[in-house]
Amino acid sequence: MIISTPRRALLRGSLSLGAATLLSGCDISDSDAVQSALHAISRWNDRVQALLFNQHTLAREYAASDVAREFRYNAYYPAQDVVAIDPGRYRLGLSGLIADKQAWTVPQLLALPRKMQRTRHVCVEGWSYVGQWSGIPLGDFLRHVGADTHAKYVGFQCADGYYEGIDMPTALHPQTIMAVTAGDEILPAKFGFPLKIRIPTKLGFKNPKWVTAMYVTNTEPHGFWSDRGYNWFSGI
Ligand SMILES: Nc1nc2c(c(=O)[nH]1)N[C@H]1C(S)=C(S)[C@@H](COP(=O)(O)O)O[C@H]1N2
Ligand SMILES: [Mo]
Repeated sequence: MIISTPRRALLRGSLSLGAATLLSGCDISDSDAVQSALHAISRWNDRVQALLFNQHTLAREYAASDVAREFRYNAYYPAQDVVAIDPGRYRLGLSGLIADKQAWTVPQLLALPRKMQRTRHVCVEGWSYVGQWSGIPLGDFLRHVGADTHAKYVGFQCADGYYEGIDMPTALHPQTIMAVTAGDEILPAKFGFPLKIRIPTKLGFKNPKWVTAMYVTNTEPHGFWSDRGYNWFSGI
């Protein structure tokens, strides 16, 4: 019953795909009808993934010997263009459905209790590595600052203009952490100093680095790559 609306959306999508094929012969890839059909299918995919997501199913954790010696850098620009964040001036801003919106400094973030994970980071470009990160579980932090954990989403903004958002079940998942270390050290500049949201149940692009603001909302937050055609939920 719950699946009936998305299924209708999929059928609508298939019909427009067929109509587009008739109209334009074989070259259908650019047509608006195909784009909107594919978009409808991707939205349907989001909803099914959200339904299937189990907050208690854990991503695989690895042994210390599996951790890559060098983590792989990625962003929408090369590593030499990374702008190091000045720890003295940095603040993590909080907004939206959060009771205590006081901003957080680097020393305050580093003083929070940490949970360590060795998990696989998977990028849509077709590569992955096992990394080790530690930081406070995002759910613990959200409860600590009095966030409305019955709201639907948590959004993030980053120092480089990147932005992302996740649904609340993912935010409260025990392996979703506010990572402040990578390997055995404080997060290096290129891996997100001072804060990377590490989400092993999501593709790499849904793991924002250099996070400067977090907000809790009932409106689905935009994501840098989902605004450019990638699937919003992007679970792995
Ligand atoms: N702020 C910000 N976060 C980002 C990105 C980015 O361009 N800017 N790229 C994403 C992508 S596509 C990947 S694969 C991972 C790479 O993280 P890593 O460099 O720590 O391996 O960061 C993600 N988070
Ligand atoms: Mo990525």
